[in-house]
Amino acid sequence: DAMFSWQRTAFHFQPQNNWMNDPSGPLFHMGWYHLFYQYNPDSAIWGNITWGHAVSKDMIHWFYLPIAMKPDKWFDINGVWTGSATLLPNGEIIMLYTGDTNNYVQVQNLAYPANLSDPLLLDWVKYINNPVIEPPPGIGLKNFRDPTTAWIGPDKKWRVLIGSKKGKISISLVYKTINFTYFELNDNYLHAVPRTGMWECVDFYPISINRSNGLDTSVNGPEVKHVLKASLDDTKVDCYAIGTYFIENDTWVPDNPNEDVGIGLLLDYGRYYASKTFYDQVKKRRILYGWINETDIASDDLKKGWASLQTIPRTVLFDKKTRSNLVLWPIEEIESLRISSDEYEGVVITPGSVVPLNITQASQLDIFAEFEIESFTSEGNISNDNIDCGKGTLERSSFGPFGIIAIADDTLSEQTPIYFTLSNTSLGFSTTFFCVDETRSSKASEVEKPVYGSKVPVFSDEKLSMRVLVDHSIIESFAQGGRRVISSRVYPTEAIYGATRLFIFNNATNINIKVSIKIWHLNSAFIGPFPFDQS
Ligand code: DQQ
Repeated sequence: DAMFSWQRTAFHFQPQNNWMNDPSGPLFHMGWYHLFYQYNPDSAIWGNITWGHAVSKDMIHWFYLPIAMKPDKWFDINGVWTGSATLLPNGEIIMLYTGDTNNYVQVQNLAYPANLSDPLLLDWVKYINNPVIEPPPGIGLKNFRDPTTAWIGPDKKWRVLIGSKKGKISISLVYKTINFTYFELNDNYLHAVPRTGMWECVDFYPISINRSNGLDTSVNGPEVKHVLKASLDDTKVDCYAIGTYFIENDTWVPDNPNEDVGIGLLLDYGRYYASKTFYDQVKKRRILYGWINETDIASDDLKKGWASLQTIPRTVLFDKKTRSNLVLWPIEEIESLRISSDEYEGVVITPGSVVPLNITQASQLDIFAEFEIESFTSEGNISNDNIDCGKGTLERSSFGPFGIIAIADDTLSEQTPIYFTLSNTSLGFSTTFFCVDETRSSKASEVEKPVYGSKVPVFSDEKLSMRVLVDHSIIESFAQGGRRVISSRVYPTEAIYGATRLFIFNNATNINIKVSIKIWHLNSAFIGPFPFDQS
């Protein structure tokens, strides 16, 4: 339907049509990055879930492949749900996934490629004696899903986690196996947190605290910490914490119990869910995929014939400065889409002003901007500090908001500001918030228009900086090198194609802001059918 065609993105992965949700089983095999995804081949709303399949050489340009797994066995007839890949040292590929059975019980199933020497891994075999894991006593039959990538311990046993809840306690169960067909349940949970609901799509992996490479999932040692992530079914956010994994009894303890999984950090403070990492053995990095869901209404998704996108894959590293959070950053391959750039250095913006940048067709951009407080203005009293992102950029304070405005039209009748706002700057101590204001992102009425954001740590030797990827109806914003991330799904009706503009603004009352900004236009990626007849 041409009516919504401008909402289609140019370089974010999405199927040709219909519904997509969680990334599933990402892996690299024989020259190709494989992405599977929860896919409804029949409709633009969730249901009849299969595993869609696509391959890429660089995780930017994608070829669609035939559906990898359909709900066609009693153990997954109501849905081939989310799962993860494990690459065995002998080259085999193990796929564990949740099946929704004929009785609507959530069980864990094993699948594997029919032909490992096929680089495209087109055919998948479901193990004949599936399921390999059924809900254990005391665990709800509908609260037991999304097996992780497995890792191996010194006892040569593989471990897999499955998210659940028991009463009011959110838990991750640990299973051990040597052959992926017979599994033993540990007595201990890996971890449990009170009152954060059902844990979906648990992810668990090591990170290096001193190096800048990612780690394969089984790596452990003194310079390694472990990340535990859960997607909260109740509130639809992806929460994580960094801690220590004790392989002796398969438990994990967060570094900071006050910021435990579900009550602390989010991988992304915007529209983002059901993320999953994998280890890229080619470039020795850990890559994070995540699902950007719609914020319009289902009837509009049905009209436009598709729903949802995946973010640009992000590298995952430990923040060596704060030592308490991850840094997430778009994979370097996205830079291959850069076609031309514009740069503005040291532009001073006074309180209450909006400055248009001479960027046409600002619907496909990669932006890097730095902000400094240039000077304090004498006019006006110091107002109350913003203590969070507030109600958006119309809410002024002494030291914010200021930032950029993306996906705007000439008259700013539609606009999505990405901004910083500070508190207590005058006292020499400051808290910085990084936010996105979607309240004026669209003239359409039946879409959610939230204000997203979070506190972000900033060190005295750092400038305030943001990287922003703009793609028609998606904005991915990264503050301070990726310490905080916000994904936005917006629905412009005027700020589309050639009418899309970019601005910088300062709506603080008591500071002048100096901005340096570099803007690259981005090409479109190829995302289309695999050229089978030429292969
Ligand atoms: N989506 C899958 C489940 C998972 C949920 C079903 C998270 O396996 O828990 O499509 O979005």
